[in-house]
Amino acid sequence: MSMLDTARATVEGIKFTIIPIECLEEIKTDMQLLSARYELNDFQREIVNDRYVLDPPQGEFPSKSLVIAVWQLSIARASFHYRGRCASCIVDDSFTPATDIHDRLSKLFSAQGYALKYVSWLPLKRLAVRSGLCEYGRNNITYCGDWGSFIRLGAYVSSVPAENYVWREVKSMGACSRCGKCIANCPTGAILPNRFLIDNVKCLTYHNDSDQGIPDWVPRSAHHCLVECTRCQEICPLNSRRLTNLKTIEFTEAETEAMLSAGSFLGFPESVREKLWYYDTGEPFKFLPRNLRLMLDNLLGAEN
Ligand code: B12
Ligand code: SF4
Ligand code: SF4
Repeated sequence: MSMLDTARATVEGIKFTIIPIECLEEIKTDMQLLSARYELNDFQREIVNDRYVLDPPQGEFPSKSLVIAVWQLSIARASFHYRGRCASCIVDDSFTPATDIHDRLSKLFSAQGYALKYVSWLPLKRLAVRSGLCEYGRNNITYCGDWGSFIRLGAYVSSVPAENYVWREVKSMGACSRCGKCIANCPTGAILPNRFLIDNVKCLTYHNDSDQGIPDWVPRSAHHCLVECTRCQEICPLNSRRLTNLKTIEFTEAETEAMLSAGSFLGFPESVREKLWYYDTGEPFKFLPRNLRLMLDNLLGAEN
């Protein structure tokens, strides 16, 4: 039996499931029910109604299935030395293009005579959960067994027929029912105590990854990282394995000062750009120096 006939396979560190393309019809219904059940904000409505593409383009080959893939993020701790003290945060490679993963999967499928094409803008978490690959955490992101939530998801259309697949209702992790630590650790109150769907425009990630100003309502105590936000994942007991013995990347006082005075990632010294390869995508990421300043101000009281 080929690995493409099994409900779930792992190859070269990529786990994937194959489901019939018709499952997308049920995803459409899920989205309608979601819109009816929750009062979605403008950003959520835009994603659900305008950005998600639930009819992937047909053409180059007959699309018989969807392949949902998950792989681990590369994570490390970045430590910034500044004025005799040190502040640290988690960095990960979620900004880097996943072309290597796409290529490896394409080769695997083509070796068995099937086509595979990456598709963007599918509801990845829901597909990963319904296809049995992941489970939802109360923090609204998904977990893949002992890989925890520091993972990345991708979806592909393929000509391979789906056999022995799993297609289940959304499932949240049993551990969440007696925990709730992520709700308490969210620095902006984006994880709501009385509903599962988060308030995504309150999520620090939404503001940290933008060159627009950070709104005044975001508390100074929220700032703890260079990009995005890791608070609801760091506190989670189900991520403790991934966060043990993390590699630490040290930034000297001179490097930290140089980062603070740069206009963007592209203006960082070469030594810093090499160590922070996670953000070396050709994009300027102008928000990086700003976020470093806010993080140092908060964690070290650097302003004073
Ligand atoms: C827009 C977006 C964002 C927005 C909004 C996120 C949000 N949760 O609303 C912002 C910028 C804030 C963001 C933040 C983050 N994101 Co984001 N994001 C996306 C994107 C592009 C779309 C997701 C989305 O908003 N969907 C629309 C809303 C309406 O749906 P939803 O969030 O999926 O909500 C579902 C659940 O609430 C579920 N549900 C509803 N009711 C109930 C009830 C129960 C009981 C259950 C079990 C489920 C359930 O149904 C909803 C619809 O499927 C996806 C990629 C993609 N194409 O899917 C990545 C994606 C979800 N993000 C990802 C990541 C890693 C993050 C961050 C962790 C980044 C970071 N380090 O800060 C944070 C996490 C924030 C959080 N706690 O959710 C990963 C998730 C990986 C994982 N482990 O699951 C994805 C899949 C990207 C990827 N390719 O891997 N993100
Ligand atoms: S912190 Fe607790 S409630 Fe939140 S996702 Fe992890 S186990 Fe679930
Ligand atoms: S990523 Fe940060 S701000 Fe967003 S929900 Fe998680 S803890 Fe809250």
